[in-house]
Amino acid sequence: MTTPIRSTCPYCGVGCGVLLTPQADGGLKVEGDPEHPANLGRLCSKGLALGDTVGLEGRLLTPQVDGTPASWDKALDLVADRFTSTIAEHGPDSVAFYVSGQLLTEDYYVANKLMKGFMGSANIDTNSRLCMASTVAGHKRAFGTDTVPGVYEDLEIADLVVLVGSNLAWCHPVLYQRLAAARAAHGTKVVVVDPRRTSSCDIADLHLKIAPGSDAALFNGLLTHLASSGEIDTDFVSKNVTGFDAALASARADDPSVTGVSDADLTRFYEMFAATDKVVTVFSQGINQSSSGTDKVNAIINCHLASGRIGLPGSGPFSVTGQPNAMGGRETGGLANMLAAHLDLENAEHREAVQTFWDAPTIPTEAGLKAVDLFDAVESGQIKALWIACTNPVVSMPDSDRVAQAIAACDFTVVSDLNAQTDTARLADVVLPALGWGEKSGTVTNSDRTISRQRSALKHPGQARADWDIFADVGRRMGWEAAFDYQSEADIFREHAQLSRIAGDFGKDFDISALSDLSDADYDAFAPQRWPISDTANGGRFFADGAFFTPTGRANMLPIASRAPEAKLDQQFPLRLNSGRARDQWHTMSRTGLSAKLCKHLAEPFLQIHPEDALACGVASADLALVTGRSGEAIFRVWVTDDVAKGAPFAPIHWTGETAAASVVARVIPAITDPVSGQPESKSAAVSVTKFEAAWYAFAVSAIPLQPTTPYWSRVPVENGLRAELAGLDSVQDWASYAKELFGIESDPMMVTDTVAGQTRLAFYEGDALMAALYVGREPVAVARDFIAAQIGQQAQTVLAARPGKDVRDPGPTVCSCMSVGRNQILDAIPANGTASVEFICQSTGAGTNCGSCRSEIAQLIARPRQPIAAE
Ligand SMILES: Nc1nc2c(c(=O)[nH]1)N[C@H]1C(S)=C(S)[C@@H](COP(=O)(O)OP(=O)(O)OC[C@H]3O[C@@H](n4cnc5c(=O)[nH]c(N)nc54)[C@H](O)[C@@H]3O)O[C@H]1N2
Ligand SMILES: Nc1nc2c(c(=O)[nH]1)N[C@H]1C(S)=C(S)[C@@H](COP(=O)(O)OP(=O)(O)OC[C@H]3O[C@@H](n4cnc5c(=O)[nH]c(N)nc54)[C@H](O)[C@@H]3O)O[C@H]1N2
Ligand code: SF4
Ligand SMILES: [Mo]
Repeated sequence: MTTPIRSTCPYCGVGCGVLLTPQADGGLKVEGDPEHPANLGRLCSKGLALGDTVGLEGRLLTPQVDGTPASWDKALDLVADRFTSTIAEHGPDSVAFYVSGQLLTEDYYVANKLMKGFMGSANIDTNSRLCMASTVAGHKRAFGTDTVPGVYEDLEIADLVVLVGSNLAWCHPVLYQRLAAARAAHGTKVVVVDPRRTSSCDIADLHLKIAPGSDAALFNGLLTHLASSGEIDTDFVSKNVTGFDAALASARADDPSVTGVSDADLTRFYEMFAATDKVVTVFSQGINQSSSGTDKVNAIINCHLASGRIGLPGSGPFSVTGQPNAMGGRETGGLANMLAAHLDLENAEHREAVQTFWDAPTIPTEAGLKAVDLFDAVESGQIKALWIACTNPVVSMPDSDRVAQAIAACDFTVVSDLNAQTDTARLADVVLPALGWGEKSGTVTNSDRTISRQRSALKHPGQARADWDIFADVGRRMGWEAAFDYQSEADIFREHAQLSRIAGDFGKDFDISALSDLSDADYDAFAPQRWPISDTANGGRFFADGAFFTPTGRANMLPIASRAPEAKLDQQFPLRLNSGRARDQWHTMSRTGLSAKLCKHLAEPFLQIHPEDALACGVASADLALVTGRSGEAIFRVWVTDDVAKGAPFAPIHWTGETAAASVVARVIPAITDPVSGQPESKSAAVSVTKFEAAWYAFAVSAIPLQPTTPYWSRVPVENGLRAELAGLDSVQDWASYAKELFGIESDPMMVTDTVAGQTRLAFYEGDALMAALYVGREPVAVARDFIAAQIGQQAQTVLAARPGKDVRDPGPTVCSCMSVGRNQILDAIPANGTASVEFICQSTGAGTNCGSCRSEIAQLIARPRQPIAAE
């Protein structure tokens, strides 16, 4: 038996260890690594389905220049020439890199060094600006540096865990599983602060359905309560904190009633916090993606500093990072306002030290352009050469249509990606094929500062190359041979570790200098280790005894005045659109969208909307909704639910121009940013919702790829093909001809008209095997979608009945991806006498018995079995 290769999951910041065993057929077996400290063998549904996502479907295998295959020499000479000539003609600030928290530390290190030390501009920013920038800024304001004080075990040791703007159950599932297990073992109390009822609420003792954006007022209220109830740690504050009085005065002047939470619930939360020594406050995008994100972060940290609940086992503020290497990007200085190794761009001594270490010709003295400003500068023509790596800004940046136009109009754009067909890559002059997860090799740092290896387990496809190797090659072609003469990832990692010694000498937190001389073999064998890793420090918590990284060694409490979201509501745009993540999809679905298993869960772009809003907007469940904002519009399937608050609908971020016609949520998000961090307010757009008045609706399944052209469509893969939703504005006379063109099939279909259901149904067969089917109606079509999708390629003569025969039950939309258990199967297993427990349902159906990611949804089905869901 071959020994599995140890690596790390490419998705969320939990950073689970995986064991990879390449299979004879080119596939990959993926299991949880029992020895990795982040997950101890656990994985979530996404991690478990990684093996489904390593095929070469859609992969770019050679460089492309102007849409035609080119050699690496030709492509990289062109990149080097264009960046060189642009800098010569227009100065270093006319070029920019826009990179990603999914790059490895080694990639990030080289990109940052090339831009800041050699091209001479600080115009390198990253999708972390859309993700963690407010936390970075809040940490720096409070602690003097960007330090996450705690460790994962704190969530297990704590007696109270507060999840603020974090849907941990879906977005950091293994950490959620660890918390749920700790709660089962010793009764950890859990409070969720979120305008939406999420799956994370299933283990909550209290859910504060807070008004969007009002978190700072909530935590100001908490600080006031801590002061009035004698819960200030005066000893810790007098020794280690500045700004207490001003922060408390501001807090007292604030009004927690703007949260919309009842006085009774506010008091309950405040008393729980005050009465518990071991409190961890976990926060994420509900905090960061806000025009007051940095203030919200500091309002949270203020409470922990004032009560001395920081750096101790089981207590502290805890930012959970989104991307697998969000932390590594921060450590290498990959943001426009950072230098490297947590050193400061504004500090002349730091700059000089880094310049000397790099033996660099130059180093910028001022911060570069942050993401939103950077794309504005592309639009205005200031940036004339742009290199985008490992991110898809046309889908993820706010006001995304404008970003697309700016990129298309830019003099010279390079995109490094796995695929040529992304909404961003399609607009580039040069597209470079990068190695992806499973192929590439290097290190990542997870949310609790643990550095782990990603290791290569698969053959390098086509001519794809590692991102660091591509950046370094361009550096050499631009004339900096010695500085970019790396032979391996290990070379780069050693240099990064050496540079961190300088940071350590300047009294910075990020110090991994003990790894400076790691041999190649040690790097290959490197086991997960939490930083700092130096002669004097080893991987523990920060700040229990103060020792903050400010010039005085004291932490700063900041005076915070809460502010409402910036996007103003009015008669035209009366609703506040929230956006975020679904359990089984990752960002733009570039990887998870390849797994039929994962695509069964929430298979269509949806809009969760409160029943009263739905009524007021004239939409009902299964209708299509046109969501219009000041910057654009998008279409989603309506899901009426009181999980969302009145006035605050929610849509997922995952759909792109590749997977749907018009469901990119970023189109309606305005480019409003936090004034300190520059992070966009992605969670609070002002929108209107109206019914998308289609002349017809359809559901299709097909064994053959298809490219609809209707104003609304969305598609996902299923085991033997794909399933799609369509809607059209123009009435169709001849459905048989329409279907033949849609599916690209010449033979005639079998066709029935169901006048009762008001549907026309068509099916195409090759021999006895079903090739494609289309179900059309004037209203959204109600058919057993999962049953029909499972019939592709089968002898399915009864498929036009649109539902299973009497003896076969449609499993319904998938709830449990691992064990393939559908909603109807779970509903069937719920006894009528109200005695069902999650455990009982799991045992009787098999659902939730593998990774457990769906257990919270099973609990929801037991609690509220008739909740309608989209696309049924
Ligand atoms: N399944 C899955 N997991 C992922 C990802 C993914 O794409 N899919 N992406 C990863 C990445 S990069 C990130 S950054 C993380 C994000 O992880 P999370 O931050 O947990 O995810 P989101 O769904 O973006 O937002 C969290 C919650 O914030 C709430 N919210 C909105 N506005 C407010 C507000 O004003 N106040 C409060 N308190 N809450 C608010 C939303 O209702 C939502 O439930 O997830 C990571 N994990
Ligand atoms: N409205 C709204 N907008 C949001 C958010 C939100 O909550 N609401 N969340 C924001 C957040 S937190 C984030 S993190 C962003 C995420 O948004 P993006 O970063 O734009 O999304 P991804 O799909 O992760 O894009 C990664 C791209 O890199 C490619 N890729 C994968 N691996 C590699 C590799 O190794 N090398 C290279 N060169 N390419 C690779 C993939 O094919 C894919 O095209 O979205 C942000 N935008
Ligand atoms: S929790 Fe899931 S997505 Fe996140 S790292 Fe672990 S297996 Fe991957
Ligand atoms: Mo993120």
